[in-house]
Amino acid sequence: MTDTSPSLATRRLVLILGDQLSPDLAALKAADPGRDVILMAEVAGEATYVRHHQKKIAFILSAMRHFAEDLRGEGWNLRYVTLDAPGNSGTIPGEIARAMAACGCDSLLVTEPGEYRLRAAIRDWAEAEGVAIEMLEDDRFLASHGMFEAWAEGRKALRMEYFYREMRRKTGLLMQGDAPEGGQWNFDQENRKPARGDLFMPRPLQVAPDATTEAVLDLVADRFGDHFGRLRPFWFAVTRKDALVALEHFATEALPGFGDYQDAMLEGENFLYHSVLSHYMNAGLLNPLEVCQRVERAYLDGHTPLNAAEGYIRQIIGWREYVRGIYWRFMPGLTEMNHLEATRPLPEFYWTGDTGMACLAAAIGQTRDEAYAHHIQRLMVTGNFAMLAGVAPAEVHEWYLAVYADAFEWVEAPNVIGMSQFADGGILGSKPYAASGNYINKMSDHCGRCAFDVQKKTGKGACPFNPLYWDFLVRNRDRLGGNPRLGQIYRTWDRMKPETQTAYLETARQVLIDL
Ligand code: FAD
Ligand code: DLZ
Repeated sequence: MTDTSPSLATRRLVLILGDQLSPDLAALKAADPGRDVILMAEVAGEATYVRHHQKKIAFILSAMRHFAEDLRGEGWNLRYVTLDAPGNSGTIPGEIARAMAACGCDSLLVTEPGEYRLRAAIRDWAEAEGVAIEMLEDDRFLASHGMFEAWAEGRKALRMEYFYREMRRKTGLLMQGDAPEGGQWNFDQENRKPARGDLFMPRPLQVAPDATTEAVLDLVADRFGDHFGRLRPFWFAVTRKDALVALEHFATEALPGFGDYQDAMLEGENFLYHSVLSHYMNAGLLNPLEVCQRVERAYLDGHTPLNAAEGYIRQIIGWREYVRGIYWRFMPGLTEMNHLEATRPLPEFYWTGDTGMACLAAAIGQTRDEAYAHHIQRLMVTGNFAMLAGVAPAEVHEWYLAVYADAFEWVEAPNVIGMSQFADGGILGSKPYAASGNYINKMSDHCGRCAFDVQKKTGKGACPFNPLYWDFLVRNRDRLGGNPRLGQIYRTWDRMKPETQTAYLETARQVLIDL
């Protein structure tokens, strides 16, 4: 996308943001190394517009510094502003303004920012200052804005599965001509197994911090030490080279088990067979297509079963691309949606992990320690609980955006507002992902260690997910009662004895008071 092409530009300022750390970034490909100046700026505003987890800030800043080193090595003319540099304005537009003046640039070249907020701030600044700006489409995504819009236009329902099939055809991944490998598009029915503890469970690659990272860790401790999350031990890769090693490690160690145990949760096992690559892809250290190609190769080499390879590739060319399309289609507005009119404040234990509910304590505890939780923890534990309890979606959204190393609004907001809170009224999913304690018991070993009894449905000591589940459905009957996928569940409620119904609602009321 080009806003205005600068005619006869003499010197352009090329902005590279903290999640644009890719050697093949559109703005870099379009820049002229002999003439243009690159700007990378560490600014407090990006760490505090929500109070990001300390590990996330350290990851981005250290990855920025390493990327800047690479660019310098390649001979680019680079202006790098550190967080503690004198005169640092604290905002991206502020640093663009300072750099344009200092470097004698007369126009701005930028790859489209991933968040609506920052795209608007840069455009507004350029317009107010009368600066010409070229904003290029971010071609690290496999579906362009145009492709997604063409797919979405005129459809009654924007279901991921159909989008995914188009993406399989477009990329050719796991395709035999026009047909999907193995004769099916989706092998999810094989992917719902609970996991068992295993001494040989793979772990994601851990990288020891180098001197650059150590300096960033000290800086983050000093400036953002009061933010949520444990800063150390810090083991994320911060260079493309190490992120590629992490990809290789995943493909050989964990990928074969990814499909089978994708939905499982185990006490003390923070990563199971997940890749823990999302923050690398979202920051630009890994390209999503190269990740999928590596996974496809593992299948073709006979190293990994089809249900794992297909399941994994679907998460990236399907879900990841699809939620980004949804984000831009429904912004601004998506982050304000509140279809169920939920208003409760976020419970304090989301910031402390201090709750007797073992599944929530585990998910929040590892979020604090690692800035990571896997999909089912995000969706069916912290997300499910917030939705059942009627927490305001804007508060849930802010929490998720702050606490995960991979959280950028383009991917976080559709997942939270849409998939997990149903605050979009069904744009993303055809029904809310609501579940009682039974689901968590089936997919995890948390319930055996919980202060609450998952088998107990009502009264003191009952698993709070049980009464909250029914309370949620009853509370929202006006909005959800007509949903054909919930008809059977509402009929079950209607068949219950009045005293059972009262016990559920009374227990839920007590749980909500105790929150
Ligand atoms: P794996 O389980 O190994 O999956 C492989 C990859 O598929 C991920 O790395 C990711 O790039 C992609 N992926 C999987 N599911 C999704 C999805 N639903 N949407 C987009 N990409 C997906 N993902 C983020 O990257 N950032 C977020 O801020 C984020 N917030 C979420 C909030 C909620 C409430 C939910 C339910 C999901 C969220 N996700 C988010 C999606 C998903 O949970 C994470 O991508 C995943 O847990 C990251 O861990 P992983 O790399 O080990 O993923
Ligand atoms: C997340 C983040 C943080 C913590 N800090 C910076 C920063 O100092 N400088 C920068 O350019 N980018 C940072 N980022 C990433 C931005 O928040 C991200 O580019 C926008 O949210 C757009 O996706």
